[in-house]
Amino acid sequence: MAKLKKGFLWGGAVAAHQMEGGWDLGGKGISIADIMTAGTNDQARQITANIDQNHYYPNHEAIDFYHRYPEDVQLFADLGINAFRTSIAWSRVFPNGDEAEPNEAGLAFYDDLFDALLKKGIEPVVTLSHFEIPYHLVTKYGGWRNRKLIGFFVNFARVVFNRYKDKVRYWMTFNEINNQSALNDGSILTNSGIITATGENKEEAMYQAAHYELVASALAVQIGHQINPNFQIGAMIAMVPLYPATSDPKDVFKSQRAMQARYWFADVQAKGKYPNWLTKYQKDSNFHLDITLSDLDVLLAGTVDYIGFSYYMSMTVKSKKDEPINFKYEEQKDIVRNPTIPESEWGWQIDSRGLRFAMNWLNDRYGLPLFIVENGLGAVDQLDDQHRVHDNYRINYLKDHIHQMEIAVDFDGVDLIGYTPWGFIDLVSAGTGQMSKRYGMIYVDKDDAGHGTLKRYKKDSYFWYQKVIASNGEDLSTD
Ligand code: P53
Repeated sequence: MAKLKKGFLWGGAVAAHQMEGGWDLGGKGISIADIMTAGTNDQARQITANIDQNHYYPNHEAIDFYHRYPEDVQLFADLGINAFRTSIAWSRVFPNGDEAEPNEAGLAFYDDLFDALLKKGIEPVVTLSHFEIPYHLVTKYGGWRNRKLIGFFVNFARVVFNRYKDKVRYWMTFNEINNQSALNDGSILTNSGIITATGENKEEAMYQAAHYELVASALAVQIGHQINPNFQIGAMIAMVPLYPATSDPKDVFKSQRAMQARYWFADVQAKGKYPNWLTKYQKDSNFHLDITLSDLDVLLAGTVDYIGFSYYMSMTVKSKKDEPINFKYEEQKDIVRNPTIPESEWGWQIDSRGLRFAMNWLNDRYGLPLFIVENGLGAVDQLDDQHRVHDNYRINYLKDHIHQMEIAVDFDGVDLIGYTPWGFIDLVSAGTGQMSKRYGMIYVDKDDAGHGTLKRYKKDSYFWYQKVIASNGEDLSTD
């Protein structure tokens, strides 16, 4: 008996700003991704106030998918995928974000792309906002800390839902909406377009921005269902299980609080309500949050159809000595290394069994279908003189994760829509802006400084995944 249902979506995932390039073509406006320089694991990407000729901006050209997609779609079709997750660059459709009318050239680009995919039997799976809001919304309105953003986003959502209602069925509203709970400047900027001022309470700004995003998401769900009742509109969260370092009840509670702090976003999207602990916490913290009664009605009326999530790693937390009862979970300080599992070259702890844990946890908590919309290993690859990449480390990573995914479906009865591994064509890293942090099964010849032919080559993992898809996940062998 097959482990996965017929029609299971086997795909690949990318995001507009990390691969399209064409940052100023077809009337596109500047997005926040366009003012971010390249960094490394130790050196954060910088944000420049304007586009400064003295800096290199890796997202401006990215892998030039904007021009090369016909050739790339053919490579995807040969791989055998039946789903392609991408995002719509908001600033292609609304260059400044606050216009009344959309930019036709931007809309036409996605029509052509979706048509090219559908012609090959590949279903587009679309994220509305993936780390790239129009920069004008940052400079003029302060990003998502401004309630006006709800209206701009809803307008954008309505336009693209209407335009692509017969081409796209699976949607997600905000990519990894919960990433900003880590409260570092990079994540608050990429999620919410917020550049925090000195002295500003980051936590309060994050809760306000997240609230407006959740209201906007709930409105988009309602509008989408009116436009096409067959739409499946999901949440999208970064799923990183947070394990207790030991069985000490203090560590166990810390892990529970950490999970609450990371996943309350999905609680609101799936159940339509803030969890009690958070309402109490926000009140006790004396945050001045603009959360109205009618917002709460909107949240309840716009719950999602499925839980989309990324899964790369797990993390482990440990309590501190004499921690107060009302301690705050602070990801950067509370994480410890888990000695039982390895880590990637970028320090992400590789944990395939954690995927089974994550799927069971999400299934218990929300009772909704799940969709693994990102998973993969960022690694340095070597292109040899035959233009091959022997990426057995990546094959092993994917094999172990797909195996655990199949156990969760086959043994634990989890309802799973599909699996779209991240960056299955090499692209610009969101976290570091590097090309050398590669996830792909398709190699793209370009380096961290922007040099290279941009030619595409199939890695060993491409041929392996091709076989996995052809057997609907039965054949994971690596010989
Ligand atoms: P990069 C942090 C932790 C988990 C997932 O990430 C994350 C991040 C943000 O860096 O982001 C997701 O490129 C995101 C993608 C991103 C991918 O994971 O930093 O949805 O846009 O590229 C991998 O290695």
